[in-house]
Amino acid sequence: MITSIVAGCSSSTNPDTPSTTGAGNAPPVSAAQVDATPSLAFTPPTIALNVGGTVTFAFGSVGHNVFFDNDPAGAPATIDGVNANTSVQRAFPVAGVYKYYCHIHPGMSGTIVVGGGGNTGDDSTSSSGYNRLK
Ligand SMILES: [Cu+2]
Repeated sequence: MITSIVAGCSSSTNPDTPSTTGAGNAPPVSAAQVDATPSLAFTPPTIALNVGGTVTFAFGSVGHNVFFDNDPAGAPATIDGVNANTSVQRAFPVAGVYKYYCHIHPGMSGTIVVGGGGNTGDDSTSSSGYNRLK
């Protein structure tokens, strides 16, 4: 069980770092989990994902859904209905910033940043999207 790597207190300020996004301190990963919690939140609220990565939406005891409003190109399929006590995976093959919303609970939303948000693929190898860190 990966319960909590909570992005609560971060030592956030590094204004001159040429880092990828403002999405948080974590480097992009190829697989991540978002918990849709009974307290009506997606946790963590922001995920940095490699292109082609997969997110598992883990629904708890309270039902939620996931809609990619504005339906940007490359967005995965909606997770419709009322989902509780289940997990649904979605892949993100296209770089971009995807905001998603629970249509049951106004204000419940999250963001998935795929590909670092501005990565023009210098000479990184294509497959896994791992850029070497520093
Ligand atoms: Cu909800």
